[in-house]
Amino acid sequence: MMKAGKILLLLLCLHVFSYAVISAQPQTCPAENAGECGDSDGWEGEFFPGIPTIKYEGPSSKNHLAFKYYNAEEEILGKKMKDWFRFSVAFWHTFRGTGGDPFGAQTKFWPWEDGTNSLNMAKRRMRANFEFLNKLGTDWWCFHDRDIAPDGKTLEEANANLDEVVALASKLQKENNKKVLWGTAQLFMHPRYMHGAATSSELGVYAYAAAQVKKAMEVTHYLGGENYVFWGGREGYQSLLNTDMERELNHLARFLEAAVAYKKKIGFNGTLLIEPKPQEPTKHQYDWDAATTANFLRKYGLIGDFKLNIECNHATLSGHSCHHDLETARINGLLGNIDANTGDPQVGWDTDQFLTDIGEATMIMLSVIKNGGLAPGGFNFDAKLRRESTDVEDLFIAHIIGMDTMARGLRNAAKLIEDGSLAELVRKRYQSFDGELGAQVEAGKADFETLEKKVREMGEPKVPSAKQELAEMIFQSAL
Ligand code: XUL
Ligand code: CO
Repeated sequence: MMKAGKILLLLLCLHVFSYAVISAQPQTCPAENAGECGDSDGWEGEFFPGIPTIKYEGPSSKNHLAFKYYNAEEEILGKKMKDWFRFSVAFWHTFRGTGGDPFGAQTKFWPWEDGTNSLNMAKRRMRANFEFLNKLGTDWWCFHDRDIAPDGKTLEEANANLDEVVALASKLQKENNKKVLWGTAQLFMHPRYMHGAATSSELGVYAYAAAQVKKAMEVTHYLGGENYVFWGGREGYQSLLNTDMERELNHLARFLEAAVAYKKKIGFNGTLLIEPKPQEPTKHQYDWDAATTANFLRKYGLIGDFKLNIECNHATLSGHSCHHDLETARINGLLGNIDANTGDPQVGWDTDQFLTDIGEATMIMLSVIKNGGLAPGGFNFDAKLRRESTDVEDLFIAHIIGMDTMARGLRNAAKLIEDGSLAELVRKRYQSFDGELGAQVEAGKADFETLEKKVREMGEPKVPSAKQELAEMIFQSAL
């Protein structure tokens, strides 16, 4: 019996392995679109026929292609909703996501794709991006260099490809009145980056990464981008036994210093953002979470030159809530942008789902409001459709539910702030510090002898309730 079981398991493994090999084959032109295939940037008519411009219809609407809570022009706490959020579409998930995973092949075959990674296909895709932004009613988009243009055999070839697509993007931005929220360099896909980019053990790779970031900063600046992101895709380690962590971190700091210098040299006034993530693809990424990254920035004297891009699914991977990492960033003066997504409580990896939890959205917005908003940052939907969601309209539905969820979060957070009882509960909790001695403590003027004297005078302190359930009751009343 045991033997037969083992053989069955082996056969199963072989099956999965052969499937993985098949799925690694390049994508081909889907048969039903054969007429559209070929190396051309041309495309007749709309990319999203049948999808209207998405409008606000209010909470009673049953139209899945309408906003129920996000009303761009409506003012909440003195600011238009669109200005609280500055919603951005992530080019990589929306236009380069294939639905492939380590066990299975591509599931998404968008009609405008010809199955190639050609320059002409990149241009056609860019035009689809602007129609998508227009129909969704978002002003912003984000990109990696290699999402929007094909790589090249040499740096020169890759840069020339990028320049061609960026020239088209610039023209389309002007025609459609759209803007780049942030740009970044993809320093993790190419095999040269297998040991890292700025933290690679190879000097040539460090130099290549610098050249790639230099170009990505230039094109972000050229496109009027308001921020530039560093996500250390492979800046971490798989084993400490073969890693000089101190040297790698020193290299990373030097790399970021050089980026700050180059930003000044080209007159780029956007914010530089670091995006923490604890693991995946490496087992331990150096920018683990907001606190670790803040400590790194302080150690190397970079704290004034960077802010953080907090991604909710990254925060939960590091064992925090999104709210925790937002608050950590905020109280350190580092909250710059949010990569709005969420994970799955049963899954231990970066599932990059659209956030649909209204409670979580409300907590996020409490932080954002306390921060006075995020500008020049915003909310970038670093989120993808599930592998099984394969209709073009799913791209819209996903963004609509993501935007509506955040809008509900904003409305609820505003209710809580206007009501004031949650803030009052917190104020009361610390009121023992509002007197003379508390002021002395908070000003750093109460030494141990003074405090000991007070204990002798006051005796055993009366310790009140924390009122957590009441806080939860108040919070829930706003949802
Ligand atoms: C990866 C991730 C990236 C960054 C940009 O987890 O979040 O898409 O946002 O490189
Ligand atoms: Co991200």
